[in-house]
Amino acid sequence: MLIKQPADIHPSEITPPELYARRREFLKTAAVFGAAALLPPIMRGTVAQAADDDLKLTPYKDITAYNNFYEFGSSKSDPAENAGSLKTKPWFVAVEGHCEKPGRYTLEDFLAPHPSEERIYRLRCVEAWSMVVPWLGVPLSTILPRFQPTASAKYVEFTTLLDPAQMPGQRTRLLDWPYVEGLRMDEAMNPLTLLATGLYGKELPNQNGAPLRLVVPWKYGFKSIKSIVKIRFTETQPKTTWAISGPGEYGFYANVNPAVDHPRWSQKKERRVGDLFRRETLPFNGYAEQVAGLYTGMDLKTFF
Ligand SMILES: Nc1nc2c(c(=O)[nH]1)N[C@H]1C(S)=C(S)[C@@H](COP(=O)(O)O)O[C@H]1N2
Ligand SMILES: [Mo]
Repeated sequence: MLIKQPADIHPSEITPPELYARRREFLKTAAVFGAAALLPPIMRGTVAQAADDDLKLTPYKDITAYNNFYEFGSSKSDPAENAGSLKTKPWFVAVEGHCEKPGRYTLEDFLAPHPSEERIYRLRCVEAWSMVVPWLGVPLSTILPRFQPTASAKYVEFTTLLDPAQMPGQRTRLLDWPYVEGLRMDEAMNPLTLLATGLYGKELPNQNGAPLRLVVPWKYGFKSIKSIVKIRFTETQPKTTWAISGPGEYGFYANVNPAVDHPRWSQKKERRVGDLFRRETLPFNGYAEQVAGLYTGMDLKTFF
C-alpha cells in the first residue's frame, strides 16, 4: 500500500468533491470581498455557523430584478421597472414612542457613527424562493440604544414611506398602506438583525428597499421591511402588513419553519433563484443555533 506524504496529498483527495467545490466557491466569495480574515468577526461567525447549506452568492442581476416591493406593483419584475420614481436623497428617519431620545434624524445622522459591515445572509420568501445576498449594513442592535428605549419598550415598529406620487402601487388597494412591520425587542437586539444600506458593495438599488431596509435572516422575507421612514418603540405588539392582509396566512412571528405549511402551499422546500431544483428549507433559515433560544417555550404552530 502506498502511503502518501501529506505534502503530496491534493486537497481534493481528502475533501469530498462536492464540499471541495463549495469551499472553493466560498473562498472565491471571500476573495471578492477581501480575505476572510479581514471580515468582521460576527460575519465570519455567521458564515461558519449557517448550517450545512451553501452560501454561493445569488447573482447581482437576480437579486435586483426579482423582487417583492408592492409599492411598485405585485409582480416580481415590477419593482426593478418602476422604482426609479423613488427619491431617496435626502432621507429622514423618525424615532418615536417609548424612548428618551425621540426625534427626526437625517439618514446619515441616524446611522452615524457606525461603519457598514458586510453580511452574507440567505433571504427566504414565504413563496418558497430564496437568495444568498451580500448585504451591507449596520446591526440594529448598535443603533437602537442611542435612542434610550424605556422599560415600556417591548417591541419596535417599522414603517415604510407613504407617498403615492412616488410609489404607484400605493394608488391601488393592493395592501393597507403604509407597509408596517415589527419585532420583539429581543429580536430587534439580536446581533444578526441588520439595517441594510447596500448590497454587493454598492448602495441599495431602489427596488431592494433604498435607502434603508431591515434584514432579519431567520424570518421570512416579508419581515424585512423596505424604505423605512419611521421606527417606533411600543409596549404592545405592533400590527404587521401581511397579518392585516391575511391573518390566517401570515403571523407576527414569521419564523422560517419547514414543519408548518402555509395554508395554501408547503414550506418544506425552496428554490434558490437561478437554480433548477428545489432544496430542503432549514428551520430558522439555517440560523437556528443563534436564534432558536428566542422562542423557547413558544408553540411555533400557534406563534407562526
Ligand atoms: N415596504 C415593503 N417592504 C417589503 C415588501 C413590500 O412589498 N413592501 N415585500 C417583502 C417581501 S414579501 C419580501 S420576500 C422581501 C423581498 O426583498 P427583496 O426584493 O430585496 O428580495 O421584501 C419585503 N419587504
Ligand atoms: Mo416574500
